[in-house]
Amino acid sequence: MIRRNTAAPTISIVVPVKNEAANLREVLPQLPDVHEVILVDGNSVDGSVEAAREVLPEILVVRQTRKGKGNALAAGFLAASGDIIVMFDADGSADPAEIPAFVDALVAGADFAKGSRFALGGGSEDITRLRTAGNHGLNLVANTAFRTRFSDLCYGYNAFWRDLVPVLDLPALDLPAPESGMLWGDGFEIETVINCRMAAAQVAITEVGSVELSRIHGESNLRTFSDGFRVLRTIMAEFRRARAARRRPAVTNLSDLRNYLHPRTDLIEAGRDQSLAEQTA
Ligand SMILES: Nc1nc2c(ncn2[C@@H]2O[C@H](COP(=O)(O)OP(=O)(O)OP(=O)(O)O)[C@@H](O)[C@H]2O)c(=O)[nH]1
Ligand SMILES: [Mg+2]
Repeated sequence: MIRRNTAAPTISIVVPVKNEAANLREVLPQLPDVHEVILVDGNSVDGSVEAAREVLPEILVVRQTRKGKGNALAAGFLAASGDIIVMFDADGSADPAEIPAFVDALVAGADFAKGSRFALGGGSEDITRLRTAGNHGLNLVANTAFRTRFSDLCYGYNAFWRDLVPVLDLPALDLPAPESGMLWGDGFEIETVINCRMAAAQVAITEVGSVELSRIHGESNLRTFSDGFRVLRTIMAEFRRARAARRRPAVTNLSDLRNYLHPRTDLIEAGRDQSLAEQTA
């Protein structure tokens, strides 16, 4: 059992980024002073990484290994070295001022602090009534399957103790991308996958009221019906996975422990100043 540093936990903010240069310029300067901010780049072609380094020179940059937000988060989680990981979207939809509330919930005893637009203090600038109704239906399905009380299954602003990364069992970074499509967990299903796996592991979940802001720049990629069905498929797949896992004996994976003790700093790209120093050395 790992003893948690509840007295003064260090915080890693993991930011998946795909073409968010304009948003990063506004959002990154608002982040609190933490142990590290890790930007995981998904082959951005709009100068996102350069923009991030300009406004936050100490930012750490990780390149994801395949496609998708899920693969980006998996890489960021393994590179992180803080006690707590905060999942933070780059598009301006997550309010940096809420980070202390997530940390407080974890320090108070939660394993997983789950942001919710429908908990006390939560809200949304841009959710439609149809999406709200769909979200409630999906919560009901997930809560029945996992005996949980999620009020906002489809929301990606969360935080958790880093020792729980193995519980998520996300696809290994060095697996090849399949020729058709993506590995399960690499795509946008990641948010639901994380919620379901935390629930299946029966960790202590506390909801944190969170106000979803509108994306600052860029168009939304949301498609109400197909996204809804994807979440439903994800809940069902994760329910089957959890049921199968209950029939297998639990084993302690030594490589998980090793990674916890030695974060994958090799994934972090040399910073601008550092690579310049190496060139001139
Ligand atoms: N590294 C990486 N980041 C991604 C990828 N896809 C999305 N992201 C980032 O993940 C975060 C959430 O993605 P969004 O496109 O905002 O998804 P959303 O919030 O469901 O939809 P809208 O904000 O309404 O467009 C943003 O910071 C994106 O830049 C990807 O394939 N790789
Ligand atoms: Mg968004």
